[in-house]
Amino acid sequence: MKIKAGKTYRSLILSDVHYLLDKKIKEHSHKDLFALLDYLRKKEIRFERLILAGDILENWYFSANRRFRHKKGKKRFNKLFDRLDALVSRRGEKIYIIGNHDSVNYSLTLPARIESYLDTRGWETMEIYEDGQIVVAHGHQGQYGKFFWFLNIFLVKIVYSFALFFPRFFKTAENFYRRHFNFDRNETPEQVLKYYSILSNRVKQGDRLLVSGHTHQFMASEELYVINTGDWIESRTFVIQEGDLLYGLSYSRRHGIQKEFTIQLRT
Ligand SMILES: [Mn+2]
Repeated sequence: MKIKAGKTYRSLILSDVHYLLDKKIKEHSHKDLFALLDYLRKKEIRFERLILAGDILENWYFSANRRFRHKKGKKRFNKLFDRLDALVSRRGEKIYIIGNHDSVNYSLTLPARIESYLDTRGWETMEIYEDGQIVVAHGHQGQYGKFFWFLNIFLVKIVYSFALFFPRFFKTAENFYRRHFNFDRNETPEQVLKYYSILSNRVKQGDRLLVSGHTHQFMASEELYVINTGDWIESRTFVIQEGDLLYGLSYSRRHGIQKEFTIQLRT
């Protein structure tokens, strides 16, 4: 897909940045994300609505709130949100969907300072965004009971703290987790079907397109009528809507923007 300079598109949707993660401990692609956002800005491409589909911040491994309070922390937030804000057209919508890693609260609230930071910048925070054609949710819905929610946060905080001293420990722990307790990734077609059926029910998809993130597995299915926006850890992917077409795109500094799939809205 050739993105046209100077054009205003309907939507930009992306998720799972896990911003503030330390590269020494966990590899990520935040530099590529910045490069993409800078590229779009330079080409004067704008969006009527920008939807962040959850896990934009990392707030489980460490406290995003504590980082925000430091002077440098606010600067880091600006580094991301200045770039995002620049892409929204005048009177455009800015939607911040709260994912599990954005919040340590089971009721999915953001730390007060971060909430008010986003509010000042005109971002609306919510758990589910919907209109007559699409439903966007992060996608962890239906995966965690209260007990596992808190146990998970508790464990990953310990792992991450330990990894501050022994960075390689993080990867070992993560691999162990994936082998034995993996419930946030889909490996088989049956798992994909089950995962999106549960999610579809939870968010009352109906005959609308369901857009989510969370699994970090970039994909689209005509049959299930779903899109997963992938992540900015490994896949470097995002979705652009133009009229009734949604394009799944990937980005790398080497190859630029590449089209991976197209889904047409059933109106
Ligand atoms: Mn998630």
